Amino acid sequence: MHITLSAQPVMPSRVEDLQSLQERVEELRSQLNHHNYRYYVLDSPEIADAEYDRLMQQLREIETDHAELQSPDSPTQRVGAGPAAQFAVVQHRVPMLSLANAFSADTLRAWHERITRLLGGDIKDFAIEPKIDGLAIMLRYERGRFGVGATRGDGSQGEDITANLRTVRSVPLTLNDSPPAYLEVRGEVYLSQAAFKKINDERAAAGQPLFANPRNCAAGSVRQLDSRITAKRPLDVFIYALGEAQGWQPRTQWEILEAFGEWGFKTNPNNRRVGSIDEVMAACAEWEHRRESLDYEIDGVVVKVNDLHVQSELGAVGREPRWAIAFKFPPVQATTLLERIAVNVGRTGSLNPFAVLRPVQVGGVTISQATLHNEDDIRRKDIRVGDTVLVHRAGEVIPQVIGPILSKRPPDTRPYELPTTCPVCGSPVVRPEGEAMSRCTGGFARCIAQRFELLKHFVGRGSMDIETVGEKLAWSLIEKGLVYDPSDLYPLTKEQLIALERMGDKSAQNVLDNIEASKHRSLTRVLYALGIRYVGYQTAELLARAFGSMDQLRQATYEQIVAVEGIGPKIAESVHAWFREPDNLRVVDKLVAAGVNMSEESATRGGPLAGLTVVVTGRLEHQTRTQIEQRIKDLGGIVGDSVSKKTSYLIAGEDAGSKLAKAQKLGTPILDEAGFEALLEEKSHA
Ligand code: 0OW
Repeated sequence: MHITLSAQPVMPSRVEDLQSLQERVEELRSQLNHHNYRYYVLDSPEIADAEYDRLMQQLREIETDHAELQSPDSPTQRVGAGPAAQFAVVQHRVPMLSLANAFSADTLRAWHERITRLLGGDIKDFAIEPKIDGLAIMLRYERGRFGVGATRGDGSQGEDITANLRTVRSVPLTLNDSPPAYLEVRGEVYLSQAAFKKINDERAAAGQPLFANPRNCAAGSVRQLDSRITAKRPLDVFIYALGEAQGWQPRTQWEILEAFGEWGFKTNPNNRRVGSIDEVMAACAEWEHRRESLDYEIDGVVVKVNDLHVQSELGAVGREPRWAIAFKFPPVQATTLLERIAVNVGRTGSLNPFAVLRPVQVGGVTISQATLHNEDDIRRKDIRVGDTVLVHRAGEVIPQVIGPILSKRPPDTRPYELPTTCPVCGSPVVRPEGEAMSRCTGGFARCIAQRFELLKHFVGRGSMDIETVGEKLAWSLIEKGLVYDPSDLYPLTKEQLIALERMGDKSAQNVLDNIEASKHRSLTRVLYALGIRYVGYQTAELLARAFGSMDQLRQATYEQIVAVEGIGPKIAESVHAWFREPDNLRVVDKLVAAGVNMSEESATRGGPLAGLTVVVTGRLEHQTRTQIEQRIKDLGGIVGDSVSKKTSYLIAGEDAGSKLAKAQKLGTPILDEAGFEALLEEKSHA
């Protein structure tokens, strides 16, 4: 099967006049802005990333060769420019208002009663907007082109951060449809939880101080003097208020939000319109619980009178509109005393320090423990026993210690030192070169903590899901020596269980039934339950689908394991080594003897591509890379990420690079998309 490489894009010849080049540039810009909008504002791309990059590259080349065609609102300018000396000041033609706060339902109800009194009649129409916890900004557009962006500042004037806001992908550089000739909108720049965690992890790895929360990180990122730094931070924006518009008289806040959406602004899909104060109260209570399901932090709900005429009747008191209020959730940060730092020994022997706190209310929940990550983190933040610490409870369940309040540090504190011997079994503690965690050297045989942690992992929900074996029962099974490794669960008798305290006949039978039922879990779960280092659930799933049974996997060579798409050298080494440890093989044999399921009868075993390793390269015309790779897996194939002797087929799209060359050298069969479809036809009717 031969492929025909598409002709390289034809660059305009010298004679081509500038006019058609200008048209080409405008065509590319409008395509790129459209695809940028699809990806970053609607989160639903129409083309593959490689196609987007190709268009961008073409535009960059033309702009580089023809400086006279360059423009600040070209999508090529989103990568940011060099550092500015300082921020210019921007005067807000219409002041940017702030918001009064309501910290309780009663205050919210009082707000409603006051405006009802002022208006002499009830209000039946509100806009409810989750209150994004970011940095308030404004964006100015003239004839549909982004011109100036600024911080809110003191409401009258802010800092000119146009260059930085240009790099925020969800800020449109040009607007769709026919927006007002002059338009100024307001919104919030923010960072998603995931983006914030990624930035802080990179800073921790680089030994830099961490940002306390996504808000500080977003504010710091969008107020960078060097917009190339801003461009590296995946900032996002929600637009939620009108500043000024020439020739446009909307009647309600809701109409404003809908028009923003049509013009290409990103508005919050969770905004709601409700018809009574009772529904407002219900929405506020709902968001207080749902906030943790959002991938960005909200610190409350903004309630707005929807009708703009009523808004102007109510007016503002100073900077605070009477017609809007922020219902604030209880704070997610608090300070308390760090009483001591305890150490938990993990199932791989890692020593995990955690903070034992004087109990404190955070976000409506009392907490007495918080995570401390690792020894380096404690040292970098210089957290000491006896400190008053700032604690942050965000989306994830385990609160974390942000850092000490140095002004409250008592005189006799000392920098924290991790114990040199395991607090559970007394074995020496070592810190392997280049690893973030210190480890107990006692191993499974000597350290009861490691046996306990592994058993907890084995019975956990994502593993064998033996829910009647909770922490207390797991601990007593280990402590009494009834269970050494998790496979000892299966021979347990009711008499042994009843002999344990707080174990009656009925609950003992429940435990046995649960253990019995766990024999039928998928191979993926069994693999994950074994607790092999670096083998999380996704990796376990890849291994189960690639090898189909425990037997196949335990006999697999390192090369066969590392050839599986998504399995890198570190994981392959850990898995291969694990199956060469006699103690581990004994556990597997005991599980087999107990009748635990050891094969993955998944639908795709034996599919038309079973046993074949397929590599994909280049830009595809009819589907994205992810789509074709998922199809290969669904048909029982293995997706390889590099061409080798074991590669059965290479699917080469346009602009295929080094993988195509290697396949040609190795003689690997090469298919284009049509060829791949023909292969599937052939295989499916074999
Ligand atoms: N943070 C927000 C938000 C919002 C205000 C703007 C003018 C009068 C009402 O999600 N959804 N809606 C408004 O409307 N303000 C918000 O945040 C404010 C802006 C300034 C201080 C708060 O962050």
